[in-house]
Amino acid sequence: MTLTTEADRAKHALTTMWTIRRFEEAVDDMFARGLMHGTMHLSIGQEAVPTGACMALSEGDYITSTHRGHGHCIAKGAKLDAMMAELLAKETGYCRGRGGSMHIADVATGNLGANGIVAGGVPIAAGAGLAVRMRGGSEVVVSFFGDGAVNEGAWHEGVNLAAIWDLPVVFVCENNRYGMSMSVDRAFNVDTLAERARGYGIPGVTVDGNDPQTVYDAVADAVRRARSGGGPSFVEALTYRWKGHSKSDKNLYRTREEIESWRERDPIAAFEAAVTGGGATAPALSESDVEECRALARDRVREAIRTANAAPDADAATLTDAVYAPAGEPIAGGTRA
Ligand SMILES: Cc1ncc(C[n+]2csc(CCOP(=O)(O)OP(=O)(O)O)c2C)c(N)n1
Repeated sequence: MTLTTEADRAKHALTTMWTIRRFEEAVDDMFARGLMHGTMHLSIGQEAVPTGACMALSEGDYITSTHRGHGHCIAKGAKLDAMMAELLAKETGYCRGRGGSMHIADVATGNLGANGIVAGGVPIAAGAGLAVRMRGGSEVVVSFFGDGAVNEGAWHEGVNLAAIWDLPVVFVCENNRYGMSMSVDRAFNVDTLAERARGYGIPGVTVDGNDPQTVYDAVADAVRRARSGGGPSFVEALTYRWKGHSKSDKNLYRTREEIESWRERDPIAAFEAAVTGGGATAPALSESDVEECRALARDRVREAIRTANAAPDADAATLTDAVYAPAGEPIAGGTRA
């Protein structure tokens, strides 16, 4: 399947990437204006990875996400108003406004959850893959994680279990070159992170993570392999986050020039050029099609903000309702009867 020459696919990919971008620009702005609290991690600049990867999945397939998970959620089909409501601490949010950005899960679309624990989604993906195998199902699990996760113990345990049991899992590393302020050059003694896969006896490839077509091709191959019983694979997608790690990042560990050089490789601008005839193949979309995709993304995000703002605030009096604590134990805000 080519995303750049098939009009419907091209529109889907472009609208998804713009929706992720507009959603994150909107929440970045609301955070700066004091309308959102806590923290959040933005994936602006990385939109091609979740977009290309999720287009390689079928209905019923699963993903596990990360602390930088808005793009994964959106690409897997989450409801924007429930995501926005969660970030605005509204009752209509995915976790009734109690979890925020790092706790969004949407089981209805196969999204097994964002995760505040680096590499925390990797063993969950292996577990979901095992469940699929035990049920005799044909679903595949994509596990998203960053480069920093690849040095976590949980990552090695999860990948090893998936490998020895031939589980239907595709491990997708969003290598954006930094785990907080730690660069991959300082944290790894291998040229590509895909080399790590070989240590577990599974295939690993490194691809351009700023091109949704390239990500799609690599993940689609891995999905085919997993679905047909061939076991897990590892896809390293090279990309970059334009914004700081989270809200307190002063970007002291990287140069302005480096950030600028990656902004010039904007995955959305490059895809727009490709689909309107920048490449050798026939253009899939006209300029007005592109404009339509942009407008659709903008309108969806505006509508999500409107709907979420109109929803009731999460009620502090019910804050501990879904918290389990043995009877009589002291809990925050009082004693459970
Ligand atoms: C187990 C664990 N260790 C440390 C942290 C603190 N922490 C949060 S995000 C992060 C960096 C993760 O980097 P990476 O996996 O490359 O993802 P990215 O932030 O670049 O998307 C760290 C160290 C954590 N949340 N969990």
